[in-house]
Amino acid sequence: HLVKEEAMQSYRQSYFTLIAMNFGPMAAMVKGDMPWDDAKMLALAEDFAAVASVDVARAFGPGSDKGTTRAKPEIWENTDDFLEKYAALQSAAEGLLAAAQTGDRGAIGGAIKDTGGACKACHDEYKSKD
Ligand code: ASC
Repeated sequence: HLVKEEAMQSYRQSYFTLIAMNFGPMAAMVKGDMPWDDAKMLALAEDFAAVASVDVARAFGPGSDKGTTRAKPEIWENTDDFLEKYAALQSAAEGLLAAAQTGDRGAIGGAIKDTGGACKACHDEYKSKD
């Protein structure tokens, strides 16, 4: 079970598990590592946008920095910059959803690229490699 001070760390990590859970199969379809399925793409894009729309600040509140994690302390120091980078991910998620709603594979591929770029921009600065 989780002791009290670990509960918010678990919340934070679970948030990003849900983000990655939805992004993974979409990226795999775009890369051709998984058969393309329009309905699946749309459902994943909807869920991804829904998760990304949850205010990420809720995952970085008191207690969320406990324990050994790859989240760098700079997240809690450069909060404004961190939230700005997250807002870019939210915009990318909206763009991806819009693309998935059209079913245009080229547009979806471009939106996946933008979204992956937004993930990476934040990881470069705020997630340690190991
Ligand atoms: C993923 C994943 C990430 C991002 C990133 C995109 O599937 O787990 O952290 O994509 O690699 O650049």
